[in-house]
Amino acid sequence: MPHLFDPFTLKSITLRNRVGVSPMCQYSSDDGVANDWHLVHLGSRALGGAGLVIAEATAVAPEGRITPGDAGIWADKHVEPLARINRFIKEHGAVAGIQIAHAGRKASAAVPWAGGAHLANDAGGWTTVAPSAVPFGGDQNKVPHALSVDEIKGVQANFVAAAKRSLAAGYEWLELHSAHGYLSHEFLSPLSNQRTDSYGGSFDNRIRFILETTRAVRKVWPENLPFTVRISCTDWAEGGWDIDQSVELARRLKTEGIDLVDCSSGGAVPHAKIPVGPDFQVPFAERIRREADIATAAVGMITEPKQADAIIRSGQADLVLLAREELRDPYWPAHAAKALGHAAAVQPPKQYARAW
Ligand code: 536
Repeated sequence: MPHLFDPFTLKSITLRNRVGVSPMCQYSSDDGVANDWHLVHLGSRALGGAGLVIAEATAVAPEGRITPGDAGIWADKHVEPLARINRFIKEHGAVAGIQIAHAGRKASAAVPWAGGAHLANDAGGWTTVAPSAVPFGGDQNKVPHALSVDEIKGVQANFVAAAKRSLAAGYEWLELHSAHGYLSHEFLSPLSNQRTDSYGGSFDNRIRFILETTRAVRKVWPENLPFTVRISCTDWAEGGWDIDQSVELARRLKTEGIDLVDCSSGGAVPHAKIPVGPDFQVPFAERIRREADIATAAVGMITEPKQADAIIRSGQADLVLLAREELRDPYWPAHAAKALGHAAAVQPPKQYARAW
């Protein structure tokens, strides 16, 4: 079994190690456009030694943004600022990935540092869309517009256009966001999907949105580049989506050409009881890897070098994705390599060599 600092090859792409930076919303764009914040934020993490740097949930349509500050890729003007960042990431030895997303009924919210509640249409917000006209709840209580079948096709076309722009921007790793209670996950979960047409009800109907979207994106995303999906493996709520359904979905996604499943959880409903703790989502990555025979990424409360290394060495996942720990320490991969006795695996930028 490989260890944390062994390279990882998926299709034609080889990551220099098995540490990835998880996609993390920065809520710092104007009309979806990336700027110097994103260059410094993502660029620093490439310098720190991560093998993969995944850009935040990037909206495929303006109404698919969680907040007015979300990154976007719904227009051609978004491409060049992202391409600039990706040239920097690549120059420093990391692979640039992107998560393309639609927030569904959790869109139209204030940025977290302004409270995160839904914004009224006359206060900078907009009408949200979802599988069914069922609000999320709590302070995100807007009643979404239930998408018609034509409108569903429109959103899927938005994902296809976003994938083409992602390629034009130089990304070499694509992730579809189907987790955390956003649009695609809203189709999966019976708690948010109450449709009576071919997109709701049975398991086959609830997975139709993500399977069709995957199939459509597969046609425009190069066969030789990694194509991945993030799912919430369980809603942690009675009557919701669960790990058994996730395993079966992973098998179907593999058939559609998905190369890796990024295994998160939660986000569907506000009343979920989530047993947060070290490695709490790792068993999901392990089960999907074993039972669906597909590569997985483990994410969530992974903070320690030995912990991350053990996940890889034990074959629970092929890749670990760090989020908040990478915010606390962009040089986590360099520090972890040293701690694990693989110091040579992470080389400093030449400008920093004398301090290494
Ligand atoms: C963590 N978050 C994920 C976000 C933005 C808000 C915070 C995202 O995917 N864009 C989260 C984890 C699990 C469930 C809900 C939210």
